[in-house]
Amino acid sequence: MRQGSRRVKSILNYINGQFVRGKREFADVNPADGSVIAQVSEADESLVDQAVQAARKALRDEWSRLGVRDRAARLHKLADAIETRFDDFVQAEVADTGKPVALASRLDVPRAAANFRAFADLIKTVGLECFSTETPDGKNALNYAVRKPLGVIGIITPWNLPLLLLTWKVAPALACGNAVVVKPSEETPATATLLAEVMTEAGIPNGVYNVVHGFGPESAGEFLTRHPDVNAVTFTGESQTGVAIMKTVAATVKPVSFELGGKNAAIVFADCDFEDTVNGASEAVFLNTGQVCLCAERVYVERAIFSRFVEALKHKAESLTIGSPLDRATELGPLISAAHREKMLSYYRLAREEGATVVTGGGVPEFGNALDKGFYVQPTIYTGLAESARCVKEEIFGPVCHIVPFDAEEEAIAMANGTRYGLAASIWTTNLKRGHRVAQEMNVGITWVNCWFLRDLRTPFGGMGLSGIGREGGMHSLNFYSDATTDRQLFHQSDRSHGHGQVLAMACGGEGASAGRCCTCDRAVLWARH
Ligand code: NAD
Ligand code: 6OD
Repeated sequence: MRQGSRRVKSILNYINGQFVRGKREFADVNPADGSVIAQVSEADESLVDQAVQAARKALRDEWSRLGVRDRAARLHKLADAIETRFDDFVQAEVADTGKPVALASRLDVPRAAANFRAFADLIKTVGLECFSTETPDGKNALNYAVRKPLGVIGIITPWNLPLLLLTWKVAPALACGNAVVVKPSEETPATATLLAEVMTEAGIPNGVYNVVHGFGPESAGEFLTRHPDVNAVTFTGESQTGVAIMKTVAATVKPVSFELGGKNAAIVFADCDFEDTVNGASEAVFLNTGQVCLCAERVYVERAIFSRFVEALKHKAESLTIGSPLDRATELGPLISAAHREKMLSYYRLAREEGATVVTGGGVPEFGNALDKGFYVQPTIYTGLAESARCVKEEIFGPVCHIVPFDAEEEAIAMANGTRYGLAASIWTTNLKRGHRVAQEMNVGITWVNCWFLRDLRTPFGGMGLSGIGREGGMHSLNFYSDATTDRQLFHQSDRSHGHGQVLAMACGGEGASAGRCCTCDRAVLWARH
C-alpha cells in the first residue's frame, strides 16, 4: 500500500509457517512523528482457531517429541539468528515504540537473545524429584516425576518492551516442549512478526510459533484466551486487562501467569551514595519514557537530604536529551500513542488540581520539526501531594514521579507499602543492614538495593496484589510452562547395592521395563507402569 509517495509495508499473521492475511487491517503508527509505518492484518476468530490448531498439530507431531538437547540447540540457534539480524530487530522495535535506538540496542534486543539462551541452558540441566521408596511388601522402588509440556500456550503481551517481554514467555514455553500462539500488542506488532522470519532457519518446525494480530476484547486477544484448545494463558499488561482475561479463562479452567501493573516506590536514605542514587533514581523514573512496569512513580527521601535530592533529580530530568529515537544521543523518546499521551496529560492536570507543586515538566516539549506530531511529554516531578491523592495511588506509566520527605524508616516503609500494587521497590542506602532489613519489609515481588532493573534471569519475577499472579524466571517459568507428573514407577527386586543405582534404572525408560528386565542393569523388573 502507498501513503503519499511512501510505501507502507504490511505486517501479516504467521500461522503454521506461512504469513497469512486477514480480512481487515489496522494502522501501525510511529510514535515519534505520528506517521503510519505499516498496515497490520487483523486475525479474526477463524484465523485464531487455525493458529491454535496448527500449534496443536506441531506439538503432537514433532516438537514435544524432540529430545530436550535438540530443542535447546534450536533455541540457541534462534538466539544466534536474532543477533545476526540485530539491526533489523532494533529498527523495527524503535519504529514501533519510539524508544531510543541506544536503549533498544542495549536492552530490548540483547535480552531477546539472552532469554532464549537462558531457558535453553536451564532446560538441559534441571532435574525433578526422584525418591527411593518401598512397596508395602518391602520391595525397592523408584518414584519420580517427569516434566510434560502443557500444550498450546496463548501469549499476550504489551507494547512497552515488546520483544523482550514476548521472548521472556516464548523461550521457556518452547524449552518445555509447548507450541505457542502469540498476540502482540496492537501498538507494536513488528518484532513478533520479525521473529517469525527467523524461526525456520533456526529449525523450529512449522506451527510451533504462531502470531495473530489484533486487539483485546472481541478480537484476537479474547478469541485466544477463550479458545478451548489453548491450555494456558500467560499475559503481561494492565491489571484491569488481567481481570478481564481471568474472567474469560475461568470458563475453560486454564492456568494463568499474570505480570501486571505497578506503582513502585524508591526509598532514599540520607546515608546513600548521593550521586549514584540520583543517577539510579533517574533511570528508575525515566527509562523508556517511564514506560516500564518497574519504574518508580513514588520516591520517598529522608528529610535531611530532601531538598538537595529534589534539586538534583530536577537537574537530571532537565538534562535528559529528548528527541528523535533514531538519534544515538537521545535518552527520552515519545510515549507510545496519542491516547497514552492524552492519559498522561490528564494526570498532569489532575496533579495540579490535587495540589501538587510542579518541580519540573508537566507539559509538552516543542521541537519545531516533524517531532511535534509525535507523542512527547516533558519528564515531570511533583512534590506536595497527599498520599491519598489519585496521582499517588494510580499507575500513570510515564516519565513522572512524586517525591515525599520522611523522618523515620518505619514511616517510609508504611508509605511505600500503601498501595494495592506490589511489583517492585528500590532501597538506596550505604547501610547494608538497613538495606536488607527494609528490603524484607517491602510487600513486592522484586526489591533492589542500590540498583534498579538489574536482572538475573534465573530469579523469580512477578508481583503481588494487583501486580500479578505467579512468578516467571528460571525454574519458576519451567514450572508454569510444564506439568510435573509422577507417571512411571519401576520396581526392582530388593537390590540396594547394585552399582548402576536406581536412577540409572529409571533412565532406561519403557522398553527395558516392558521387556521385563531393566535395560541398564539387566535385573528383573518386577512391575512397571507407563
Ligand atoms: P494492556 O493490558 O492494555 O494490553 C496488553 C495486551 O493485552 C495487548 O496485547 C492487548 O491487545 C491485550 N488485551 C487487552 N484486552 C484484552 C482482553 N480483554 N483479552 C485478551 N487480551 C486483551 O496493556 P498495555 O497498555 O499494552 O501495557 C501497559 C501495562 O502493562 C501497564 O499497566 C504496565 O504496568 C503493564 N506491564 C506489566 C509488566 C510486568 O512485568 N508486571 C511488564 C510490562 C507492562
Ligand atoms: O526483566 C524481565 O524479565 C521483565 N519481565 C521485565 C518487565 C518489565 C516491565 O515493563
